[in-house]
Amino acid sequence: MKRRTLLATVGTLSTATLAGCSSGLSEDDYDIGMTANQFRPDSYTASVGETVVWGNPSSRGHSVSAYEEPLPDGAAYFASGGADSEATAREAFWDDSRGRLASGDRYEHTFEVAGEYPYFCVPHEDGGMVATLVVE
Ligand SMILES: [Cu+2]
Repeated sequence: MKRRTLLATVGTLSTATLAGCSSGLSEDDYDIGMTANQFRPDSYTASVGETVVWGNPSSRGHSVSAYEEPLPDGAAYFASGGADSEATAREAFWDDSRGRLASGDRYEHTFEVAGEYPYFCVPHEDGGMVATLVVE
């Protein structure tokens, strides 16, 4: 909890100062990272049955939220915070920050169905924070 408070306090400093040094996450801790306004990489390929891990080493809060259209046939909806639909994911984030990944947080999801999964970050979607995950 102390750490959380500290991060919230330093959150107003520039992202350049904080990038990669204050979140406690290193690149080995996740498959897909988040900068101030992008997923990196914004295109990622996984295998069926693979658990993909997102990590937020940036100083901003983000979300990982799937687009419902299109979602491969038979694929389960996924979103940080556990929402079961895109509408719920959007609503929950703005209502009570559910699904928000703070600096240093991770989210993982196991993909059982092959196909293409476009997803976005609720607060930064308008700024182009969208990406695609391909499962094959
Ligand atoms: Cu974001």
